[in-house]
Amino acid sequence: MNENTPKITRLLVPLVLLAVACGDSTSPEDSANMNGIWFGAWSSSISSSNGSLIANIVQQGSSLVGSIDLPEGDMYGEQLTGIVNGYEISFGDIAQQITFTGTVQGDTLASGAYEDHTSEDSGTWEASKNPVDGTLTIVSAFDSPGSMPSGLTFADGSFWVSVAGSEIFNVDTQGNIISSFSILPGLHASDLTYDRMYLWGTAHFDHQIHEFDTSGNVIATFSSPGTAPTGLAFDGVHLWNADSSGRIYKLDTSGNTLVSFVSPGPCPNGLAFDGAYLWNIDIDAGKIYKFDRSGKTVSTYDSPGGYLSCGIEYALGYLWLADWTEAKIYKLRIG
Ligand SMILES: [Ca+2]
Repeated sequence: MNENTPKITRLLVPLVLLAVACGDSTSPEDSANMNGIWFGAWSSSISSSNGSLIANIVQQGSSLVGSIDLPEGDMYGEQLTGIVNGYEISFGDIAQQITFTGTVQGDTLASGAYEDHTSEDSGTWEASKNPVDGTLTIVSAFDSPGSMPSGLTFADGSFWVSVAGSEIFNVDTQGNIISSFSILPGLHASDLTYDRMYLWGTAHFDHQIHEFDTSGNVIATFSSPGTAPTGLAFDGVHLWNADSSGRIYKLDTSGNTLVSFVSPGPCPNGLAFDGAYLWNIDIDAGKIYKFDRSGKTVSTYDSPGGYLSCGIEYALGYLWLADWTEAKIYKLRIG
């Protein structure tokens, strides 16, 4: 699966779509229900390539039929067939070269491995039915180390919280202060992220993004791609920056924009990355959006902290939310 894969036009596609529209959709007891449109992402274990997938699946007993798009592989409307055995699934043979195997959880999440026999590529994939309204439940909360917390990130077992206009605090998962430093004049870190070595913060009013060490020494600075940088997240390779003008940017760590797309909501703020998906809190909509790295929204949640919650982070299996108005950090269970 790579950009050089030839596009294959399939005469069978109209027949498959007809089957999708007219199929008798049933799933046996004690089996996953795969019926629906699935959005997800794949990532090669062989190379650095990755991309998105969209599959329209109809389940008939233990059989699966449908179609799949793999845009980064230049494959659209490819026929898929497969089987469900309990909660184990397999389907292929996409363009006669790619097979997927995996496990379904709760009828809405699926993940597993793929093999591309033609390019000898293999890797992992994850998908969920879209769109679904999810729920976020407050498990616990601790006081912010200062008033008006705006940014949040998790680094090596503890949190960093940016507090508007003054300082950045390092706190443990109970909220106890470990250390702090004053931020640069004008930094006003709207959100923070951590690249496994250094912290990054958005200078909202200066339209800049700063990289700094955990003592506050600035390592690098570059201009933000938009005029109102807010959210920041790091996916292991790239930075992601939300701009409250309504766009999400994928950046390299030198500040070059690689990709950008319209944000899920009108006023995106804090960003987080959970290992597969991005999370963005929108302070106009009062919503939290989970979306893939092509910009496809997977789930939508009401923000339990209210409209002015800003910082967001995924850590330890939970979503964490810095609530500006309440000066609280909430621990949220994703349901
Ligand atoms: Ca963040």
